[in-house]
Amino acid sequence: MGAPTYSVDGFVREFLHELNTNQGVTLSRSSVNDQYLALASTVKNYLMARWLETNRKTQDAKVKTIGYLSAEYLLGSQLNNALLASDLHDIAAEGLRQCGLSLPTLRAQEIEPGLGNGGLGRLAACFIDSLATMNVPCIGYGIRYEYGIFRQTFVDGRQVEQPDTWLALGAPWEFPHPEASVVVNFGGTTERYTDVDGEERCRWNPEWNVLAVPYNYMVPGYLNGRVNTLRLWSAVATKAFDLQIFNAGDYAQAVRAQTFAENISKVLYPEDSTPQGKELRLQQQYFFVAASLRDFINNELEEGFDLHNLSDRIIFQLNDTHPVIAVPELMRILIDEEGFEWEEAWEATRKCFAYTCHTLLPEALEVWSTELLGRLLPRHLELIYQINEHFLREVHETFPGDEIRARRMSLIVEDREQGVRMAHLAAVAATKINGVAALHSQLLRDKVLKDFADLWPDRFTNVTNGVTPRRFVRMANYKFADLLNDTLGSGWVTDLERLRELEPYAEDEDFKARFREVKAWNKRRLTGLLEARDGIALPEGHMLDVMVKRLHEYKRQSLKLLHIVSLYEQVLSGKIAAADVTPRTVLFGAKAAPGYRMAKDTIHLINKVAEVVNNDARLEGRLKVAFPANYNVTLAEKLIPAADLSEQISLAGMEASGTGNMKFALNGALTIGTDDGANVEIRQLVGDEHFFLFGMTEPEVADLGAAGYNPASYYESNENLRDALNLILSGHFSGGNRHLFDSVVLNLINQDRFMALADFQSYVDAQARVEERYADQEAWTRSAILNVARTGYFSSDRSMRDYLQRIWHTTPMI
Ligand code: GPU
Repeated sequence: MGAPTYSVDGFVREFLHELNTNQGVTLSRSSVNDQYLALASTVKNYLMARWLETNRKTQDAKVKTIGYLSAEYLLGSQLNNALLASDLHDIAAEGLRQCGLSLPTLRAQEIEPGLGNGGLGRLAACFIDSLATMNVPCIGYGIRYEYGIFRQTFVDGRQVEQPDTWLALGAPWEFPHPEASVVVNFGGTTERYTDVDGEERCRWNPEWNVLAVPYNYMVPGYLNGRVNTLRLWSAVATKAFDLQIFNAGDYAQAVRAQTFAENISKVLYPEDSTPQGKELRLQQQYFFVAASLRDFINNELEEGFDLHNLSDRIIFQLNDTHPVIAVPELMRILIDEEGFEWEEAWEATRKCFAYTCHTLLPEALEVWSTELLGRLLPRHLELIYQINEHFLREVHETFPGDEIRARRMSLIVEDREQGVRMAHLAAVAATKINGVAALHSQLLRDKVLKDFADLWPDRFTNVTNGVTPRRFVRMANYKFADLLNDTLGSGWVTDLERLRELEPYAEDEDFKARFREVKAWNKRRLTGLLEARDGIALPEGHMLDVMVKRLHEYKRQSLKLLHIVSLYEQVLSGKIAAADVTPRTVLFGAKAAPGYRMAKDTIHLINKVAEVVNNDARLEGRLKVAFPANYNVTLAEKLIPAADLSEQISLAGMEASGTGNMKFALNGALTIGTDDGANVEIRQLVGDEHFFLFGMTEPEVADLGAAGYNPASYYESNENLRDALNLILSGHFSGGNRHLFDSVVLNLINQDRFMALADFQSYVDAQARVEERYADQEAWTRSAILNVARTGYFSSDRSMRDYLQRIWHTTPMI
């Protein structure tokens, strides 16, 4: 069959053909899953010629490719994106209708690939979307986890994790290539020897290995004919592995060995920003990185390519420190396998890597024990020690006699046990180091990596994060997209700064009415979804106040909760009349790392508060709390367009950037937020009048910390705050059990590392300003429109342009 034609008839023919030949069923006997899988195949067929053509052209052009190395890709649903990118949506909807089927029903059959935890993984997905759309050659490299981020359920208000079996009903978007598998080695010893030319060399004699099998995914650009590749690796046992044991006659042991190998890509570690130092995680990191380097060198370069010039053809972007082991791996390839001298190997290697840091939290910076590293990757540990020697020599030359500085900067930390600081390794190797928002990059230079910025100021730069307007506006909020198209034309989808042209419409009564109608429609859509999905009833006419992100103390879900409890307590105690409460539904979405006790206790508390508040008639239905389980990309796409208020309330200096904040603003929610991460830039762009700022600034936080922070003093001096905390301590939300939430409440009163109590009053005051604005719907709508008009900067297309100019030094293909 040739390329399928762009007509309803052509589509129907193709679809029925896929149903018959791929699923082996006729339409009348097909299940919804059959139909979904056939639809996916059909869409792939439409994209296929462009994918093959993209690969051919890119290889022929011999241009520089971006190798995005990321342990996480939080892709979200594939079907809708592929329909959009291929301009097939309307044809498919009509074709399916003619077959007696409905596109929304088939769409609901898809389980999103949740191969990431949160912001970092979602950012990677936005970036590869933008690169494809901008016609930039990019291969995304990562891991095909058999189980992605766990499915969250609530049992009696407590989080219970279920395995994410996203592959169970078929994986129509992937193309496995077992014939292109790569061997990845582990363990063993290193050995010095003299080669035929009399050179002293080193070799690694590994003890075991696994096969990395590539699974390719299409990454289609938006209506531009480009389809890039996402290559995710899956681990299987090598023949040698089990044969050896099998020959020894132990069949059971051989099968166990296979399981051991396949464990490597079995499951995504669910800790967000708090690495656990587990051996399997280091195996995962080396596994995908070693396979990716091998793959690029062997398959993307022509025979005989001179690896001295490798950086002409690839720049590997390190998505946080997770893939940093790629640095010694490339050194090993160049020195041990290609016979490079140290200096030439280092020069070639360094030019091939750039490093993005995504955090400021010290506990989020990965440190691998040298015991573990040396056991798993003995040659790499030697190379790291050598890199460190060369590096510390440079430090001593630049800062003679500054022994303390050299200790601070060393790649090796001598703690209870010796470890390798992966962020330092990344900083030493990378041509460029970037933070993910202006404030974050400044704090990286001034604090976290200050010594490195002193040594190499030019290596540091900023690229503020962004989000893809295709998924998060065009797809998620298509009613709004229609309004934008009617008003501005459709160019904004790939040129988001054009949203500026909306500014005059903030004064246009007709436009404002249509804008409000879109918001109302999105709320109705969400109401229907939550009813069906969770049995949650969203009341009509409420302000929808949304806080969705991973559950983490620094993000301060507990501060939002204190605001709710305080409002409720004030009604109970008669300090305010229920009639004076602005009708509001607070919606939470958050997963907690399974081992993070405080986060899980906070989820439990939110659910218990919701139960009581939602059923207390004294509130006259004016305050509701909703917490749908299992917040993911699919839910975000329904939730964000419906929101009125976006909660971005981390302690200043803690959230590197945030990207949810951008999605909400672009969908016409107003932000209540601290001066943190990208909030700073959002506020500067939209203007103070259209942003509800509260809380301490980062320097104020630092000063308070230095002066000695005493949360109990806020508890004692702020009556509303005390009454709210006391209401929890009284057992009001726990059936009289006074101690159920001690962990959360006593921690706030006594420790409160993230200073929620210090910012409480300021937060409450800002919420009063929110209510005032909301009471004036004309003014609110005006602010919301201006938020959209002024946040086009936060397109991930702009982020990619910044990377291209400041870091990658390459341009799109023409
Ligand atoms: N982030 Br480190 C994660 O999602 N996971 C991590 O392990 C680390 C950082 C987030 C930051 O918390 C968030 O502020 C940022 O917007 C996002 O990465 C993308 O840069």
